[in-house]
Amino acid sequence: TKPPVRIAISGAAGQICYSLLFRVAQGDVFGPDQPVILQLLDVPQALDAVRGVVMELEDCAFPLLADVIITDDPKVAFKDIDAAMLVGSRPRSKGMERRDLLAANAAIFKTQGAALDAVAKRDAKILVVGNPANTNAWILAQSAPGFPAKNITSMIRLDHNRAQGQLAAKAGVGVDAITKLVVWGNHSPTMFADWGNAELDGQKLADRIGDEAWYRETLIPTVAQRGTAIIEARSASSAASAANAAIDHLRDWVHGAGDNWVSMGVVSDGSYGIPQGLVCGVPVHCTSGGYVRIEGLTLDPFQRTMLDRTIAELVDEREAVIDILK
Ligand code: NAX
Repeated sequence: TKPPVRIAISGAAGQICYSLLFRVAQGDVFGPDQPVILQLLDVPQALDAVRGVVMELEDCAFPLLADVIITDDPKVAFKDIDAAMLVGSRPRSKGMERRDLLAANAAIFKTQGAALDAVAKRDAKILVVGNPANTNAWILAQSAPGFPAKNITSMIRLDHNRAQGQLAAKAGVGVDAITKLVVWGNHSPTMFADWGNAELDGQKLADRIGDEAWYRETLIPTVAQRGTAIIEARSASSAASAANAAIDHLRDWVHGAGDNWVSMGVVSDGSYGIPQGLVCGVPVHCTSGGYVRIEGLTLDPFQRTMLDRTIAELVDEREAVIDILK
């Protein structure tokens, strides 16, 4: 058998992890023949709850689960990791301003960035899920100068999967039939679900659906507001679908995703007018163990406007937290 891989997962006592941990332990990210060690991180007051979840993991008797570490110290959690899913973050409490929320999370990801830099393997694949995910990933990268920035990513895959599901339903096809969909930008209501390059059976999806007004006035806002709709219906935020998207993101990055494109928040190289260094959702092609940006797409005025709007929000968020780095 293969030696186990080590994956750190933060926010282990939370609701996303209540789905995520079991799927990682089952082999959904690294594959059915790859043992895993879970290195679980949460805050001190949540560790009892983490222990309870770990009892349940034990009770699943997962053959691939080689070991579980429980800690409140990022340096223990990130030691020698091959991958991390950073789900834990500070939620907005009653009356908390957006700026204070950004600052509280920036402080968390600054500490975690330093720990990552100190103890993680240089080729570890990092996925930030905890919100504000893009800006948290930006802080993490800034705080880990010795760690390759290209290995720090944020999750926009839930938005991508949401758009894929809605478009497939509209076209009356299975989700796999739709390719080259992109969700650009911030994981927030400014995200831009872009069907400009999307294809269905090798034809332009836009031509096949043939309803530009539906796309602009229904699809884009439905995807952007899906999280809110789920909270209203369930009285709790999306958890199983968020865990599933995190699994998809990391599994594709580890194993590749064939010819298809997926959307990932990655550190910008300046292309598409996205300021260098900003962590922004873009289309990528996952090769086995890596990803390559899809370059050279031409954006029409509508696409440009939508992308600029979400970039502007990311720039604002960066401005709000930049002082934390000093
Ligand atoms: P929960 O509030 O259920 O769980 C969060 C967990 O994080 C708690 O156990 C908490 O103790 C822990 N935590 C807080 N600070 C921590 C720290 N400094 N180190 C380690 N752990 C810490 O939230 P849940 O529903 O699981 O959601 C987790 C995060 O995912 C939230 O920030 C949420 O907004 C975000 N989401 C991001 C999505 C994305 O697409 N990027 C989609 C789903 C989700 O909304």
